[in-house]
Amino acid sequence: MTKSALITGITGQDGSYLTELLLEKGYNVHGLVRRSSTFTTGRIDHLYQDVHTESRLRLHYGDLTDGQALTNLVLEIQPDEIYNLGAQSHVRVSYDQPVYTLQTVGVGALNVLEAARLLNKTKTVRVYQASSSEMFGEVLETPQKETTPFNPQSPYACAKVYAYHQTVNYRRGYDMFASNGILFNHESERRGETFVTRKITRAAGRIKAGLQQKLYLGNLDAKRDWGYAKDYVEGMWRILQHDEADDFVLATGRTESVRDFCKLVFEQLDLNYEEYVEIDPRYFRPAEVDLLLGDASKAKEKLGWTATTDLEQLARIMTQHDYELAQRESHAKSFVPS
Ligand code: NDP
Ligand code: GDR
Repeated sequence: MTKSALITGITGQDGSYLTELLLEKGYNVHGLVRRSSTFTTGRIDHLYQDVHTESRLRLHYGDLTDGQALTNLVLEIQPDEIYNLGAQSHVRVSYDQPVYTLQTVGVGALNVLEAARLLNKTKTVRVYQASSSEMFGEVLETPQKETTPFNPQSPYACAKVYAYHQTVNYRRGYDMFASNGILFNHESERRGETFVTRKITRAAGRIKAGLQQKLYLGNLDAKRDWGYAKDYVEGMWRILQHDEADDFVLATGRTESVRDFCKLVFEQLDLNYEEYVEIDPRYFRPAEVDLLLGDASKAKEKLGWTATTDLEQLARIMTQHDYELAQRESHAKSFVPS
């Protein structure tokens, strides 16, 4: 039997890799897309076929904050699995837009769970909630694992804690298959350009190509457990294939500072980051999460999942991609039509 999945956040980094994975596995994939005045499907355009032809990928307009429309959609398409990846996912921005962040991240997750609860009356549906290592905030234990208490430090993290607990609550209260993946930072050449790793690889590539002089960053001492997004979407899928609903940390088990990542990337282009990086306090956060380091032993033991791409490989993939991108930008700039 062909399985079907609904992905919220399909146009984002993780949504695009998960779509590739599920299509490869033979799923019919439905994606929720926000209406915008410009196209937002750049990360999945290579997977999308003409809407008028038979396709295993279908996109639907919707918004996580519109619970009624979401319920209608879920009841109409009757997915076997729902991956709730949609979010205002930028921690710094969540300080500027705290209520909107809660609406998409917190109430949005509740809307997904409610829609799934209604469908679950007639058909079993499995729900994946994109929980985050940010929930550990000012950490109370290192490394962080499933039993580590949450201590959120931002509007984003508080909203994710709410969504986490509702997911557990629906699992217990309604006997639903609802699982949290508590994912540590995962990056890629498709990462949004305002997250720090991609901001660094984009800038380093542009500096090497002569398109940019400086890179302005905030706190260089924050430490993160960075993995590769492709590895992590495999973990999401495994979480929903497990024989029972449960919560799992996915992480690499290694932590490095923003400064270390800068050094690594600039060195790959034979540059010294100290000559280019400047600090701009606008990128500081009212409260910073200083250190995240995950322990993914439970996922290894129960799901057979481990991160397979190390930080050097990740930096190489992203740096190479972004240097090539900068070179194309540079050629485009120097092209003079005759
Ligand atoms: P992105 O920011 O790349 O993608 C977010 C997605 O959510 C986009 O498709 C965006 O659509 C969509 N979205 C935003 N607001 C709404 C809304 N109101 N209704 C419907 N869709 C909406 O995030 P990632 O792919 O990096 O992350 C996926 C999920 O995992 C997020 O929930 C994130 O918080 C969480 N997470 C991410 C981690 C990471 O390191 N990447 C780690 C742990 C958790 P649009 O394209 O229109 O903006
Ligand atoms: P994070 O990722 O907040 O961990 O959330 P981000 O890349 O934004 O920040 C990581 C660390 O880098 C520091 N930093 C900067 N960050 C940004 N964005 N821009 C800068 O210029 C800069 N300079 C230093 C930050 O202070 C921070 O310490 C990501 C998101 O994907 C969340 O959705 C997800 O839940 C978590 O990862 C796990």
